[in-house]
Amino acid sequence: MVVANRLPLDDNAARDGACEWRRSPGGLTGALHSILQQAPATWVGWGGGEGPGPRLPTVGSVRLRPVALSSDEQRGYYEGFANSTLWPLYHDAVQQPVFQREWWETYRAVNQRFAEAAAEVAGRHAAVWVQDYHLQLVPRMLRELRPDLLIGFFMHIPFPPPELFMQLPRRVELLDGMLGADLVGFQREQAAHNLAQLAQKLLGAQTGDHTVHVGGRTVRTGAFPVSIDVAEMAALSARPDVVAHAGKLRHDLGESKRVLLSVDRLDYTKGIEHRLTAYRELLRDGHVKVRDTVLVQVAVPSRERVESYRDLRDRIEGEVGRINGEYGRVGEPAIHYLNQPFDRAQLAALYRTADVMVVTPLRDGMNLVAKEFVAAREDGLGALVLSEFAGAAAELPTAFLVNPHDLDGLKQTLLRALEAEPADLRARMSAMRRHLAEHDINAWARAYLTALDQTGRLAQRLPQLQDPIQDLADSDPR
Ligand code: ADQ
Repeated sequence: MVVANRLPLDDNAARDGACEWRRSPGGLTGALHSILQQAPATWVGWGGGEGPGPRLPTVGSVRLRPVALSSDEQRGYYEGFANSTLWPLYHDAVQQPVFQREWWETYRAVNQRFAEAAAEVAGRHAAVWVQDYHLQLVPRMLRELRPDLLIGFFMHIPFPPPELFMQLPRRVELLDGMLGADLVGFQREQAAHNLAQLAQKLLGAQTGDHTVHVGGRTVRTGAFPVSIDVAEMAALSARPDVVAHAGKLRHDLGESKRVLLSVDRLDYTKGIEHRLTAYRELLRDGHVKVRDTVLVQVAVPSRERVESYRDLRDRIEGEVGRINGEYGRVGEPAIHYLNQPFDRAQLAALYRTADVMVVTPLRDGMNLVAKEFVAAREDGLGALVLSEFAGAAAELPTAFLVNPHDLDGLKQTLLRALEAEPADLRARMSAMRRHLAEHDINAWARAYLTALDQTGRLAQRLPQLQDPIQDLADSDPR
């Protein structure tokens, strides 16, 4: 069973009854989509919208168990505590976290509702995999309701060091909530270390090698870097219609132009403003000219009911307008700005078209866009400029790594990537593709589930099956 904030379901599709898997622009749904789409599992989550919503059918082999949220609850739990308190704090407080007491009450009540929904439908001794910062209290609540369950928790975003976490008014409850799980997984080792330090400090826990002993139980921890469906992206980018679309994009952008591409959820952690400043200065200094270089910035709308996201969008659009106004020419903008969702084939075509992919978040749990770009480049070319502060940097050291806060460093790195020799690019890309081939989404699920299931029931089946998805599927009514 998966318990996540959102059901992997398209809002509109749900309303007229024709449900399809939703490939939302968020990374979490994308990551789990590949694993569960053929597995008889249950997914507990909010279906979007207000109130109880329609009765939902089974999608593929996944049963959906919706959790209803009122609009007040969406404000307090989702927009408030999850996305205005925890999200900024966990991302190095790159934006000031907001602490509002009433949000906490709603967050707790909604977490309790998710835990009750999971407890109600989980089979005996089922494995329940709880996802992300929205539901940090669920593991403890679920354990109290159903001590028979095997409970996993995975944090998709960074987990901060004690100096930041200690700011949280409800730090003890939040920490204790996650430690209700049997296994707490993170993207990076440092996060597991931060958890151990906090458990010692706040709960008086004993900690060992990837273990936290607290309240008479042992909780295991570890790093499980999430990945993408590499084969799917590779196949997509090789499809004739995608190749043709990439050719058309290249033609429309200018055959001889160097194309820089960025694809982000419109979020202040993604470093879009820093990137635009660097690009403006490259234009101003004459290092980059509109007649031979163009930036394509895709920024898909996100969390638009949160004020800081609306403000960010206004600032970014103002800056794009200024840069185009100052440096663009008739029929030749400096930046193509696209504030729209794209389907997977369109994204694959964009990745194929880029000479330089610019992924420069200020802090990011992993960043799947970087991995999608690498998987899409079967031609072995294209440069990846990647922030040191993305989890992906630990796995892709042959990218052009950069500190996005260092404006001069960012400008120099963009120029290095633009001017790199094809042989250098091929060597870098080949190393990244080798790594990804062995570390795809199935490897992630396999690693996590093997670690979760210490009884060996899940793990025993793993080597016998071709597809790790089936390992989860075949075990009991999980
Ligand atoms: P996100 O912050 O949402 O994920 P990311 O990992 O980059 O960030 O995933 C974004 C996903 O959205 C990618 O799969 C991308 O293709 C897709 N996307 C972006 N723009 C799009 C557009 N215009 N149209 C359609 N799709 C678009 C969180 C964490 C990350 C972590 C993931 C998974 O913040 O650090 O990598 O979860 O764990």
